[in-house]
Amino acid sequence: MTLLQGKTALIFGVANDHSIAWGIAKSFHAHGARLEFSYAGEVLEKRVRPLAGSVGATFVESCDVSRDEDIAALFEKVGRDLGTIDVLVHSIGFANRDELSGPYYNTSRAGFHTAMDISVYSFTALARASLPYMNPGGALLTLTYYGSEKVTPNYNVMGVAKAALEATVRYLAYDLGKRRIRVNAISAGPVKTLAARGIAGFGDMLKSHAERAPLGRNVEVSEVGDAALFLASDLSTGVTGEVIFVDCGYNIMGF
Ligand code: NAD
Ligand code: 0WE
Repeated sequence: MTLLQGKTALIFGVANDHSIAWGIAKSFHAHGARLEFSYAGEVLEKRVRPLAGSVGATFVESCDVSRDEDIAALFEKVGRDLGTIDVLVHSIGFANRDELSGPYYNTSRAGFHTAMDISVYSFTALARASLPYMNPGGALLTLTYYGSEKVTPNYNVMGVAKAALEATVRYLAYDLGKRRIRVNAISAGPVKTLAARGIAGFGDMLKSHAERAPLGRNVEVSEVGDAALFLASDLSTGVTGEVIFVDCGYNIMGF
């Protein structure tokens, strides 16, 4: 099947081959999409370029989403080099490491701002900047986590940020529906990516998640990729403003 034949996707958030964004890129590639990439900064360039090249990307541009001038410059290049796009994937989240342990009430003002800026506002900023280049029938996607709804110890300010991100999905879906652009989020179960590495107790979390989930295992990035393929393609033309769980069913359990 070639669900994304003739469509161009711009993907934000590949750091390495473990990234959820890379799982999404591979699913899109298998379905004929033209793929282009933006990465966070020069240190990642040597990792992202070869990956991007392996799926035929020609547009591989740096953009720190906390900088308005980076976002403006990136979309100028999009207009010049790509013309229009059909799909934008936002797979970006960040909080300062010291905010991801200890009690939530210790969140600093600056730490709160950073988490909200990079993990939430950036989706709004990218949505707005992409609009002149988004084709009708297009789709915006972001990644969230269950810690937005229920307390996950230590997820802290990221849980608050993901709650705001999920609300952002609904407001953007309302705004962009009239342009026939859909906006959705995937709430992925825990995956051992760069953003999860070094988080105290993450290994134990993965183990108990697998034990409690109805499917008795953890999610693969390829499964997140295939759900993203559905949301990016014309299979989901009636779906917007949604948060779809791809977590092996973990979220449905009460006990
Ligand atoms: P990852 O580290 O591979 O991806 C996070 C990306 O965010 C990186 O590519 C990083 O470069 C980018 N980023 C951070 N600050 C940035 C900035 N200022 N400008 C541009 N890019 C920036 O980890 P991942 O787990 O693939 O995370 C992707 C998304 O999935 C995040 O939104 C994360 O919250 C979400 N998520 C992760 C899990 C998990 O368990 N790993 C579960 C559910 C949701
Ligand atoms: O969204 C995420 C990752 C969020 C994240 C992780 C880091 C680690 C490195 C954001 N910022 C940073 N900053 C760093 O410096 N997840 C859903 C994965 C995750 O992270 C957790 C989790 C889970 C699950 C943190 C604490 C508790 C659970």
